[in-house]
Amino acid sequence: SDLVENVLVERRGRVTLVTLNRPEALNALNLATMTEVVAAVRAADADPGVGAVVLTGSAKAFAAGADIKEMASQDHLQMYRADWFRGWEDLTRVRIPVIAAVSGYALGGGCELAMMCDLIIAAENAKFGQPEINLGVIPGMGGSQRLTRAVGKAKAMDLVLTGRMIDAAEAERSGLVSRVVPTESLLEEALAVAETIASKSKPVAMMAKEAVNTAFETGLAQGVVFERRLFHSLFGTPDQMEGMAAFQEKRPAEFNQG
Ligand code: CO8
Repeated sequence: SDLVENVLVERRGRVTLVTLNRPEALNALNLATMTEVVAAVRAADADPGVGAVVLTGSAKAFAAGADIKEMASQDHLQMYRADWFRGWEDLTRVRIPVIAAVSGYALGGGCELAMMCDLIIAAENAKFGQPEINLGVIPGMGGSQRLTRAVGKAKAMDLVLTGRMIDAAEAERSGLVSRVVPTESLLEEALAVAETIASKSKPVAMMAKEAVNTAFETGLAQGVVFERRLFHSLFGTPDQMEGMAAFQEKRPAEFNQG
């Protein structure tokens, strides 16, 4: 395991595990952490031997938000010139599937970071919220947009305007998280889901992710055509031939992991 300053990066089989590692600040997301997380996930994206990423925090906090201490003294022009938080968008441009494994607090930027991932697996003790309004600001890493798309206007307005936290059960009911698992087995479960994804053809998983993401960015008619064209393109890949041959030969498929 390589210890970078704020993030631990480990290889677990075909999965890269990225662990936020600022326990003294409940994994508050400062700019250095952003740079390290993005670098680790981009490296996994580029590595043909890695098929999925798990991003996690500690038992107490996935991340308690953007680093308030780092932001507090900035003025408008400094925020604007730095385009503060822009760097996190690079995480949404990777094509490898990224799973957020959330235990404890996922607040503000922490909730927004989880929502930048492709799916969220929550421990029973997880708490999600967008408490920025209590600090005299609003979500700044995509929360007002991604939360609204994930859970709809009713819940998004409730969370963004009151700053209240929701527990894992409410997050699952609302459609924010994919699964809720016992707190003590969070990492094991998330790594198992990641390994399942990593056992598929990586390019096919990348296209599947791209297709689902297109649903958020285009209209239905355009999205359906985009999906169909991706589908057609897969008939130029060895993994389509292997997958369909394996089915007919009643054996497990062996995908080219490249
Ligand atoms: N930033 C910096 N430090 C933090 C943060 C944070 N977001 N959260 C916790 N910490 C630090 C605490 O200051 C404390 O440090 P110290 O020991 O030096 O005082 C340490 O972590 C432990 O925290 P607590 O003692 O508070 O732990 P508790 O268990 O008592 O409470 C809570 C846990 C409830 C999670 C509490 O820490 C809390 O409310 N944290 C802040 C949550 C929050 O408001 N998050 C949103 C931040 S803003 C954001 O993410 C988006 C900003 C968008 C702004 C747009 C600008 C462009």
